[in-house]
Amino acid sequence: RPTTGLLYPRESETREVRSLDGLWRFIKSNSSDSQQGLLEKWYELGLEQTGIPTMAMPVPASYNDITVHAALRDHVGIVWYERSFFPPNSWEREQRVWLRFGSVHYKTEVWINGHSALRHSIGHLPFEAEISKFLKFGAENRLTLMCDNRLNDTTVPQGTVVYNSSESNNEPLQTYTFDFFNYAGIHRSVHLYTTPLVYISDIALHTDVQNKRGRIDYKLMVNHVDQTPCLLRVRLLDKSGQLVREQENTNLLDGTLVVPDVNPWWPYLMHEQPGYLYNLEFAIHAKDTMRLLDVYRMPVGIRSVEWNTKSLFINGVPVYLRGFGKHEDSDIRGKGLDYALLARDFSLLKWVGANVYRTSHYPYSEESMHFADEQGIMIVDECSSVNADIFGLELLQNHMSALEQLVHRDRNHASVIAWSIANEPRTAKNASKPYFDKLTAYVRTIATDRPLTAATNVEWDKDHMVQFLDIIGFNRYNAWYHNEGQVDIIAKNVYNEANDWYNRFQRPIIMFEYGADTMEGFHMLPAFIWSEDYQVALFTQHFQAFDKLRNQEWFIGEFVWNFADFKTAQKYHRVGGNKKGVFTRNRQPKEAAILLRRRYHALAFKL
Ligand code: GCB
Repeated sequence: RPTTGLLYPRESETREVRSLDGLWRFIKSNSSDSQQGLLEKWYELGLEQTGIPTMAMPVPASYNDITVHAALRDHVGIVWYERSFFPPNSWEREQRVWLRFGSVHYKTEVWINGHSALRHSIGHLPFEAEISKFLKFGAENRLTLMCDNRLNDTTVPQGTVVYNSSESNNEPLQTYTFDFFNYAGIHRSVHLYTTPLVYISDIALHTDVQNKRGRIDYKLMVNHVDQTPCLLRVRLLDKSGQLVREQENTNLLDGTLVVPDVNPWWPYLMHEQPGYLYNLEFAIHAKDTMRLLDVYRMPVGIRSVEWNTKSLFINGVPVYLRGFGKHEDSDIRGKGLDYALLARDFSLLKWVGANVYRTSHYPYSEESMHFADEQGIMIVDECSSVNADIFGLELLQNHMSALEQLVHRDRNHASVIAWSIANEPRTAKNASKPYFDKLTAYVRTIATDRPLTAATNVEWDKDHMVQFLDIIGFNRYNAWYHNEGQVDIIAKNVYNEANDWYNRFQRPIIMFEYGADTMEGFHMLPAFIWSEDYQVALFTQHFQAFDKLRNQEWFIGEFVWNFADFKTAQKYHRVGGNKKGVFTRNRQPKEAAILLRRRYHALAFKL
């Protein structure tokens, strides 16, 4: 089901934006009686009237690690959030008021003053609704949100809720096979914003660069209720605010801007000015009076992405990807948006000389996508399908929806160079073949201007998915999950496996994951697993394979697993979480970071 209206909320002379971030009232439902809040209609009652003590919960943040209570960290089921807000009287006339969530994990329903206003499933994606009709202007209003973190066979990703059989404990337990903590709550910012009655509801851009000529094709959706004759004025400004191009268009729907002598968007270290962004302005005027009805401005990088059976090209130049798999994860906040962390991560990415990361294993915040555009960091944009196992029709529909919402949200970002449709689905199973056939056929109807990829860990002669992809990515833990301790087998295995994939499928090949868990500060010579020395030795062997592979043009990239340590479910082989980070969870370097930095810079400058 296609969604609309995923434009990022931006202020302009016709639009106001107000943040609802801060401390909200919060109640954790009793896990074994999740329905209590719904049955007692807490959204009408107000959380303070329930007789259950509320706590102050920060938004945005995962709720799990805010307190010292295991019951909240490991909660399975529903939680309730609530706050009040005050829409000014000036918003009552000639306006629409919208409520927008950057993401809530996993399933949610929202009420305004007791009226159901909004429902959404699948975390990591924005959703919104016009709420004007529920509001009391110039008065206090109540916003209530119910969030359910349970995963099952049809959610993306899948999980299973099991019940402990012992009588003393009938608490449900969420199990899942993916390797990161199932954090939940209001993970990203909440905004109230206004648009005029006639407003731009959606924009799709496609850019291209050929022989120094840039081109922006735009498609607009205008909510044009009363059919007032309108005129669209499009202006393109450069970074210093100089007008580059201007166009008047009576067709409100689409058009093209040609930019001679364009300053293209380039990846980091491919140009002295990476991440160049223009400012694109769409303004709608009433045709008779020329009164301004709505204006929306957005940054735009102008670049081309092309691919063939061997290479990926940005602005006609083949790129070699020096990257990471990452996570949105930090101490206390969990998956909650944090600008300080974001700024630090981009600083480290540049310090280490990376030019790309994969949003493993779900869409990252819109704010991070803006950072990536600005800094010239390329993004392999992954949807939230990880370890898919039971390939049913309902899962397929939800997976399609997850991809539709992702493409819709991120298609205007210059940084996005590929869509990753899944991580490590169980594609040795026969049922995965028709599933991925249908899934990729669908994605190709909505996303034509970037290649499709995915990360597989199945062997090349058993996999049923990669035949449907444009770029093949494999994850392999040589000398870790296979042959642990034996670093000397790595170079040969990696080289052979990449060749096997290419020889069988004739597509560009990426190694999307390799790595070793590493305790910061733990040293052992000769190198022994879990030591910093072992991570260095394991990387060194991979680099030998990559250097040999780079003589073939079809080997187009190497991604370390992982950028930083991150939290997982409790497992005996996880010490406080997964420690395969090159940086600690607190974003300080391990020894391998220094080695990687030397390599990524040498690759960038072809030393
Ligand atoms: C993988 C997964 C990733 C895990 C990693 C590991 O193959 O894609 O999510 O974290 O292995 O360290 O086990």
